[in-house]
Amino acid sequence: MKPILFISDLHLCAERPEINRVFFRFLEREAAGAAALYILGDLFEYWAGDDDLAESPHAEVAEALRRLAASGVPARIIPGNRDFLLGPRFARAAGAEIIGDEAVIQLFDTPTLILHGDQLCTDDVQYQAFRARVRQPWLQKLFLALPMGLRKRLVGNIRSRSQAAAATKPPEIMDVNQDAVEQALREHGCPRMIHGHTHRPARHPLRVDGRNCERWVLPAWYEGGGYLRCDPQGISAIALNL
Ligand code: LP5
Ligand code: MN
Repeated sequence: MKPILFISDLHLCAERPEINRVFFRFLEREAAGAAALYILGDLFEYWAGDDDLAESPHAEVAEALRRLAASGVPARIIPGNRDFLLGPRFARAAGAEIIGDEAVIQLFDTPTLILHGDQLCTDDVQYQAFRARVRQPWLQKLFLALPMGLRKRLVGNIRSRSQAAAATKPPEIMDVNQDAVEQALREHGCPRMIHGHTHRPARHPLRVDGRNCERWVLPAWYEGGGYLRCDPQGISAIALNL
């Protein structure tokens, strides 16, 4: 049975061409033999709108995903906190499906909750307030109506403010909140979740309402990339040589 693969936090951009190459090689080798590829957010360093598709490496990434889909391996994307503006034009160009902020998928025998993970970082109150703001449809519409140059300047401004804020935050508030994790598993009736965002790859066993559960965290690619491979025997974390 073909495996199902999970990746997140690649942060692809023109400034790190070596990671883009690792991604293209990953699609040609590892992903080519998969039943499906799930991308759990932050595929791109940031996404300022689908009209930025022509910018390198965006077009090449869409084209590589489209080739993968044409070979019979569908890609399904959950947007991250950096690329939540990925929209239907990108999805069409990539032959991919954007499946929303969270989803429960049947992973062989185990219902599994998949998400980017930023929504579980509830101790980061400042970030959650920022998130609620930029997820408002009217604000996104307004933003997308601005000229691309201005949008990129705004993104640059948000990124430097975010970096300055993150530098002063205690590291533990930038991790998931345990109650939020348990609540999400309980609400969706899942014994397993897979997410990214925190860049703290691990498998965390936990108990929810007396039931054994597990939380898998994906690695970021600019700190030593990798992916999760799931088959009927279970999940394994596999490192990629960058
Ligand atoms: O991504 P990472 O891990 O470095 O940091 C995140 C949180 N930061 C962000 C911001 C992104 O990194 C960059 C933004 C890309 C935006 C793309 C499109 C923008 C479109 C706007 C559409 C309306 O998500 C960081 C967390 C960290 O994860 C760990 O969880 O701490 O959060 C912050 O640092 C946020 C700060 O606490 C507050 C930021 C203040 C910025 C205020 C600008 C408001 C303008 C809004 C209107 C456009
Ligand atoms: Mn993220």
